[in-house]
Amino acid sequence: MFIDQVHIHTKAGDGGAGCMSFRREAHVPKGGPDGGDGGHGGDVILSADRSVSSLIDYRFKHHFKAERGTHGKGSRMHGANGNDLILRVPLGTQVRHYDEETREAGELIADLTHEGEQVVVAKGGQGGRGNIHFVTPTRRAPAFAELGVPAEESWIELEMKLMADAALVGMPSVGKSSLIARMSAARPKIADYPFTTLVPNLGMVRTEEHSFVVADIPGLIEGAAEGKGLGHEFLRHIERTALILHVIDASGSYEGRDPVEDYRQINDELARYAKELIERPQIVLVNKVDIPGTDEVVARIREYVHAQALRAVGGNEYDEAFNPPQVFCVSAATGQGIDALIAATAQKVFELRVAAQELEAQDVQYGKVWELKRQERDRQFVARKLGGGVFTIEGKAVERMVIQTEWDNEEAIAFLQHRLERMGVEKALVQAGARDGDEIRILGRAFGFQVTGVYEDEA
Ligand SMILES: Nc1nc2c(ncn2[C@@H]2O[C@H](COP(=O)(O)OP(=O)(O)OP(=O)(O)O)[C@@H](O)[C@H]2O)c(=O)[nH]1
Ligand SMILES: [Mg+2]
Repeated sequence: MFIDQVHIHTKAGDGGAGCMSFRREAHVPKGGPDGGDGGHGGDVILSADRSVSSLIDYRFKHHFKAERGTHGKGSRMHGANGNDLILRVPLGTQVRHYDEETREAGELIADLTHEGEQVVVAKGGQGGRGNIHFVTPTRRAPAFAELGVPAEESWIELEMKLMADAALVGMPSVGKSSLIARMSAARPKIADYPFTTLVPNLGMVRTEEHSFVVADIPGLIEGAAEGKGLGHEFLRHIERTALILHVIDASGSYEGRDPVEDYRQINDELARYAKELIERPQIVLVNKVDIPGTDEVVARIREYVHAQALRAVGGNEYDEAFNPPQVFCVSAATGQGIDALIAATAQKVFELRVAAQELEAQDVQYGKVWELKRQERDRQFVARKLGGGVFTIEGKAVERMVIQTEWDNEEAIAFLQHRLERMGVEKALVQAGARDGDEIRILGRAFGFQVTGVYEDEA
């Protein structure tokens, strides 16, 4: 079974509470504060791993939870941090928010395409700070500590997109499955009626120098880019394949078709689906050359492929960009031309890998991008006017601070207000039109608004 989409629920660990405590010594009536911090809750992290080949592990188990942090204690004792939970997923896994109720996938969280690439899907709650942190010259004995932050939890969708190095693409029945069987140990179903292949097959091809993965994509038909037949699904699978092995049936046997016309149509479909697909390097395979009388077709195809490449560079054969695809005559039936095809494909795949690595090396942020994006989403907040002098603030980081605050403790509330001001919340409120004495609501808690800074009023 080829499993490529699952939905799972992830929950990080809650943060432990900070401790409010004072030193007790025999001869000191009231010692200084000594409450330790709560431990941080563990994160749930997805990590791309080449040795994982499918999402099958997530098919039957849907709930994943990281460890919670324990509470801080007196004598400055920290609570223990909870362990992260690392979920290994195959290369080519896309991660999205998922709404359990509407069963709809939302925003893309990450696209894990490289070995070791990671993303936090549920952030563990921060441990609350103990009262030792809140000593100031005027507040020698802080009688409050922070609560731990509850963990994030959410449903996410994981979708694995095929990560083959090369994909066999062509009309139905041109021999794609027969070719993958010849090239690798894959044993797909082969029959002489169209659409025999319904899900992509993967095969590993080993050569002395390099190994590569080839995919047998179900037959494309005209109109595939518009979602006709099974086409759209399949085009989606080759979105990230670096090399296309474009298979043509030299005998034109399926519905008595013209092989050159087939070649043109498949390229049209690729271009219609996504412009990048047609710019992708191709190797052209003219298959079934064991059938007598195919020489004329081969000659026409060579001519057409050459002419197309020439047109792309404005007819100038000496243009540096002039790079017509290689054309191989093969027979999946007799094995003719298969060794040469494998060698050429391995070489091309290797070149493309080197080029991709060079691009990655230039990108210093690579590996951190998804985490940075997550942090950015986290810090965002919006100030909204509800009317009647009431405003709300919504945003993950802001809400977390509110959750961490002990509400029956005035000092803790004053501290929260100071933090909110530093984050720019006060400024945003002024800009939204808030005035002294208005009511501000965050997560159902209400504050009286008091402007302390000086801002340009944009309201
Ligand atoms: N004579 C000859 N027949 C071939 C060759 N390659 C494939 N065939 C036959 O062509 C028919 C279709 O082959 P498949 O490999 O199933 O073709 P496909 O492109 O995978 O077809 P779909 O999965 O339906 O898109 C089968 O009957 C094969 O035996 C070849 O090189 N020579
Ligand atoms: Mg097939």
